[in-house]
Parts: sequence; structure tokens; C-alpha cells
Amino acid sequence: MKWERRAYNISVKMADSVETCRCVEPGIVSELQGSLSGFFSQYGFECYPFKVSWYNKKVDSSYHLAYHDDTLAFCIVSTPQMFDKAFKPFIANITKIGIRDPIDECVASYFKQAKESLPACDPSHEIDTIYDYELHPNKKPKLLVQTAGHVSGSAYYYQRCDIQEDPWPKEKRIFGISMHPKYGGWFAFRGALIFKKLQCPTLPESEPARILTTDAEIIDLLEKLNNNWQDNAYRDVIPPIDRYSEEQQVYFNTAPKDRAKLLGLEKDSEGKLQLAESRDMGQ
Ligand code: B12
Repeated sequence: MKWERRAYNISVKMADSVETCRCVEPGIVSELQGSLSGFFSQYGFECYPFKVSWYNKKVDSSYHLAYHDDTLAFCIVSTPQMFDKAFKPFIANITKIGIRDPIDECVASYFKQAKESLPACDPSHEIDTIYDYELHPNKKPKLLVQTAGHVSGSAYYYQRCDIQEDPWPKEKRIFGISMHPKYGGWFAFRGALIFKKLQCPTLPESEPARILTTDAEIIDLLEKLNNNWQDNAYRDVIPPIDRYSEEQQVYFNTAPKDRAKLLGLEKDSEGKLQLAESRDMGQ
């Protein structure tokens, strides 16, 4: 990458300091996306760029990300292939993993490798990671991944406010759901990588594919999600090109506390997962 010619330094005033950031053209963001995708796609993940301001404009100020408006971030999603391409090899190759859920440990490991895989050509690769499950001390999620997914163009976030006339009582809470154009509801958001020293003021905003257009279609989706998400019917409202395998569904349908056993792992005295004596990875 010819960073020298297509990037310049700027000083950014933060809450209590002045930081030097690099300003880049959209072409550099595409190259960065290419590098990240080159790594992530082998393992069943996808990545989509967005600017912090796009996200902050949508959410309530209590959810704002505390970065400059033009800061570059990538929303990371896992596709149905992640289970075979990333999770199973990860579990097969470890002897001890941390105290988080095995999927979360796996995602953290691939995020770390993705960061390390980037060309070490620019000091602005100072990257903050926010995972989908991370909460602030006040218990609010650190990142509303569905909104991040929408503004990055990865998956349209269908919400009650998308419907002109809805059939539900005003006071009823109706959860929204994001649908991927290729995988319908058979995917998950894993978090975001935030390049805190990199800005792209002119990055063009990409719209997510809005496949459901009528009130009736969106009502059907939200009814399926809110009334019976366990049967997974909501995931198929947009016909997917791939779904979670039988094995993957069994894994995710197992209560988190019983999943380690399914993988042949057990907890040691510090609460860390390790290989059980009788481990059988042929499942
Ligand atoms: C807390 C939580 C729950 C809670 C509450 C659900 C909820 N949606 O609030 C409970 C435990 C019930 C739950 C259950 C489930 N969850 Co849940 N959950 C979350 C979690 C951690 C946070 C959601 C949250 O608190 N939102 C706060 C509210 C206020 O956000 P909001 O309603 O989106 O409001 C914002 C937007 O409207 C935005 N906004 C305003 N105007 C506009 C306009 C536009 C255009 C846009 C884009 C945004 C926007 O501003 C608002 C905030 O100010 C997310 C992960 C995450 N970090 O986001 C997963 C998540 C939503 N859950 C998920 C799933 C899959 C489930 C389950 C199906 C269980 C499962 N298999 O894991 C069930 C479904 C339950 C149901 N009936 O819907 C997925 C959904 C994936 C998808 N395709 O959308 C997520 C994203 C996790 C993930 N890693 O992928 N969940």
C-alpha cells in the first residue's frame, strides 16, 4: 500500500488530549477491507467498514462510541461456515482455553490473528476491539451490533419503526432483527474493530440490502422472532444460500453451561477450560 502518498497526518482534539491521526482516502479503506477479508474469509467471517459518526447518528447518546466522527471501524459477522472453518479447528488445536465461552474465545483468537495479519506499514493500526457481548458497568452493551451492521451495509436491521401500520399494542416491546442478504438470519454479529488513529472523512455510506419491503413481510418476520425465535423460522424469511449445519444447531441449542462437555472440555481449578480425559472430537 502506498500509504505515504494517500494519507496525511491531522491533529484531533480528544476530551483531555490532542492526538495525531491519519486521514486516508476511501481507496485505502478498500485495501484495508481487502486485507482483513483475505484473512477473515478463510474462517467464515465477513467484515464491513463504517464511520463512527454513521453509528452515533442512529443511537441514543448513552450508546455513543467515544471516538472522532470520521474514525474508521469494521463490523465483523460470522457466517454459517465459521463453525467448521474456525471453531472446530480452534477447539481441536487447543489444550487450554480461557474462562470465556468457547465461541467467544475462538472469536477473540481470530480477531487477534486478523489484526496481526495486517501489513505493518502504518502506525495508525492501533485497533480497539469491541465484542458483541461486552457491557459497560451500567450493563448497557458497549456496541449495538445490529445498528453497526446496518450502517456498515452488512445486514438490514428490521425494526418496528420500519412498519407504517403495525398490529401490536403501543406498550408491547417488539425486538428487531437483522437479516443478511445471503444468509437470512443464519449468521451472528461478533463485534467491531475500531482503527482509532485512522479517519476517512469521504468514505461513501453503503446501504444494506432491504429485501423485505412490505409491512406484511416485516410484520411476519418480527412475529416469528418475537413469538417463537426458538424454532428458527425467522432465520428463513429471506431464503439463505447456507444455514447452520445440524451439528452447529445442536451446539447452539445446548445451554451454554453444557457446551464445554459437548466439545470434550472440562473446567480446571481456576475455571479455565481444558481437555477432558475422554475427549472425542469426532462429533
Ligand atoms: C440484550 C440482548 C438480548 C436480550 C434483549 C433483546 C433485545 N433485542 O434488546 C434477550 C436476552 C431477550 C435476547 C434474546 C435473543 N437474542 Co439477543 N441480544 C442482546 C444484545 C446483547 C443487546 C441488545 C440490546 O440491549 N439492545 C438495546 C436496544 C435499546 O437496542 P435497539 O432496540 O436496537 O435500539 C437502538 C436502535 O433502534 C437504534 N436506532 C434508532 N433509530 C434507528 C434507525 C436505524 C435505521 C438504525 C439502524 C438504528 C436505529 O437506536 C436504539 C438505541 O438508542 C445483542 C448484542 C448487541 N451487543 O447488540 C444481542 C442480539 C440482539 N441477540 C441476538 C439473538 C440471535 C437473540 C436470540 C434469537 C437468542 C439467540 N439465539 O441468541 C433471542 C431473541 C429474542 C427475541 N424474542 O427477539 C442477535 C440478533 C442477530 C440479528 N440477526 O439481528 C444479537 C445481535 C447478538 C449477536 N451477537 O448477533 N437478546
